[in-house]
Amino acid sequence: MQMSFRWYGEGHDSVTLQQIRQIPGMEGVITTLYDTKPGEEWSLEAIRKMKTTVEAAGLKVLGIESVNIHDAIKVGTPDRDKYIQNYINTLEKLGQEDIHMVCYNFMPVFDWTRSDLAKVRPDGSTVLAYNQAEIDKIDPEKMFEAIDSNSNGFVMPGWEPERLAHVKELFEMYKDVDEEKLFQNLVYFLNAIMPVCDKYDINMAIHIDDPCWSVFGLPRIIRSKEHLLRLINAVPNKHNGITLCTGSLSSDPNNDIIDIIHSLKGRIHFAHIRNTKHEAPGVFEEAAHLSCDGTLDMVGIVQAFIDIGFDGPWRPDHGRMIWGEKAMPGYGLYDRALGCQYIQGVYDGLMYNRK
Ligand code: DNO
Repeated sequence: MQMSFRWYGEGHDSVTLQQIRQIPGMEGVITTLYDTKPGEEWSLEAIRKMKTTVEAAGLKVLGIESVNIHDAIKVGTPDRDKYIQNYINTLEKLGQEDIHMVCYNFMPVFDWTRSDLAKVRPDGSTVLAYNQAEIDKIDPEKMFEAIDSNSNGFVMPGWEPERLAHVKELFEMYKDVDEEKLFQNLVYFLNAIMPVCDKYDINMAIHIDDPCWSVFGLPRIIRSKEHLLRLINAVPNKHNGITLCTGSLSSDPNNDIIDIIHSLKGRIHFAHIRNTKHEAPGVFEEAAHLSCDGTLDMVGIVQAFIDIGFDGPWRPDHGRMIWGEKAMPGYGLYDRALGCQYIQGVYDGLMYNRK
């Protein structure tokens, strides 16, 4: 496994590369060109600049999270091929720059969704939380404002203001898109990009839908073992793989994460390690990474990754906001660094026992 840390790029992140480098065991970052819009072709110069900056800090670019997918591709509109071609061109340039993992998602309109970005826990830390009853009270057109006004002044990933200014039109675009159509559009997209992925050995890693059910009536198709296996089998190319996000999968307690890790052996290209605490169906909050703070068996999860011989990048996912840090919700330095140390401690302990 390669330990990594999500970094949004200079000017977009409160955490510096120098701080990331000082986290013991850290090999590299997972980053993006945060200024780009979904559907836009990335420039080689900008990719090179980002890579040079990261490498000058003594770290590697272990992958991109995300190259976002334009809604035309998800909806399957007549102009989708133009945006797919832009995506292929971007992959070509990433491949030329020796970048071999791209995380993306195929969630309509909204990326991950939460009802609270700063729920106060008994110890005074704050976390992202979800309560379906709260979401049901929100007009989808107001959802962007709800997220944006609570994000400490940061643009949250997947919640681009320019795109979500047109949320009404976006919902309109998806009105005839059901789960099957969305799935077929995903397969069409993947088949189109596989040749460039083969050429440069780029692993595509689709992110789990978060939460794992339909929100605001929009279809969601990457939310269970069955969905994941269907996708993997529909495009049987090793470059078509997944981002195993423990936190997102755990939103639905029916998902047996350890079994899913075993079932997806060879096709997990990236892992997000995070713990959540379940209150009731449709009600959960994010927790510190260690097992006893949440509902997940984090030791069993790390063991499963060892068992399948996972050797890709993994990273601590959302952390709590602690020690007065002001950062993008979920993406402060302190608790993710603690999470990283916990994951590595578990890993080292399990490996030691194997000797
Ligand atoms: C949220 C993230 C997601 C993820 C995308 C991948 O914090 O896990 O925004 O990066 O869904 O495209």
